[in-house]
Amino acid sequence: MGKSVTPAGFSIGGWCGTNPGGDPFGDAVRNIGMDAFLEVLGTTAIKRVSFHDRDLWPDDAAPALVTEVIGHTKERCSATGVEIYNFTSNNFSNPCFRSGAFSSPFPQVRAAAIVKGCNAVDHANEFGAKHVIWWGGREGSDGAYEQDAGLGLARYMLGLKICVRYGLEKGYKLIHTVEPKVYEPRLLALYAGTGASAASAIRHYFNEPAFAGRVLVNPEYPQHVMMLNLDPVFELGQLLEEGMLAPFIHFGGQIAGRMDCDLPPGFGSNVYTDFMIVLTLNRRGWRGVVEFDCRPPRTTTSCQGLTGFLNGAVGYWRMLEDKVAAYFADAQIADLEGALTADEDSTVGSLLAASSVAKGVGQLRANFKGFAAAADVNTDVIEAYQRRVMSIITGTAK
Ligand code: GLO
Ligand code: MG
Repeated sequence: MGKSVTPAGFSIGGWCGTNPGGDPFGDAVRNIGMDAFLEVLGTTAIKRVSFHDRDLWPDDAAPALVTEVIGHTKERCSATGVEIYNFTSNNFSNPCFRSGAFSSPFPQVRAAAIVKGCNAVDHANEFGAKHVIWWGGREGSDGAYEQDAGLGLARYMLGLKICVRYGLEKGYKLIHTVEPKVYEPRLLALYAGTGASAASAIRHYFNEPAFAGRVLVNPEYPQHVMMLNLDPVFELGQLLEEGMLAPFIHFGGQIAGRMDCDLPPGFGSNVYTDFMIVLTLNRRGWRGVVEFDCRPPRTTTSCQGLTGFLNGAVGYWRMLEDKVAAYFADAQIADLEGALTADEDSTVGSLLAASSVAKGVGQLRANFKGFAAAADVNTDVIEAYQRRVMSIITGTAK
């Protein structure tokens, strides 16, 4: 496991920069177009950008218009020094997707989602993007459970698989990522269990060798997990351990227990948890990209404000990286970690490798000193660890 910090590269959704800042109760508060956003982006440390098809052209745009916009967008990105990183099909905003997209109960809608998805795969390739994100915004139900939930999942995975196969057949080098979200805009989203259930579905439906490493999970931390008071650090650990984490994550700010806030990174969040996300990634030697998927608050309306938001997002992640570097360099942490990562008892360590587990367990039983002896272990180290981590985060470590 690595003990150094690799500074992350950054990306951001184009849709974040052009978000007009309205809400269901209030009008748009700003009007920053894509070109203006790219201009601002070029002045920051965020050197990658991602798009939905719909961020750039209407869903029913004529092919000539699409070609023109692709040319223009590529030109603007190269002029401002920004790489096109991800491309994605918006399979949720069009009114035809009000009952879902790949998983809609209606075959005409499922077909529309597949056509749009395959178009996006072509465009991702044309843009030279690295990944196609699949966020099933409207997959799920608003409470009627109008179709069998397992069937809904199977339909979702079938649509996705057709799009992935389509790209493979065309020889594109794209990686596909599923972005889970526990709820909203649907009240009962298809992946009720976040990244873990998405990973499980991918393993089940994409188990042929041709798909190995081609379909991964891109989580959005902390928003999509903490919006239902779940925990991103454990999910992240599982995705890394199982090799299911995409080469990038989405990141932003979230008040726990609220609907998707997409606040500036750090705002509303639990800094201890955010720190643990960065620590976990660096401990594992992850070399991915942090893609901001959040937006300026409604009260920020100018390009100057947007610049502050973008620099603030980078600054927050860099601050966390600095804290993780301080953690790696801290002698007290090294001692505490030592106490928390003691080697496996040699009998336990070899139990599964032995020809007979029963024989090994028998030996373990024979050597067992009783539960009171196990309770004697000094667990105070856990609080000491937490206190030391907090002092590093708050800059009060002595
Ligand atoms: C919404 C999602 C959304 C996706 C985007 C990429 O909550 O985070 O922004 O990330 O559509 O597919
Ligand atoms: Mg996202």
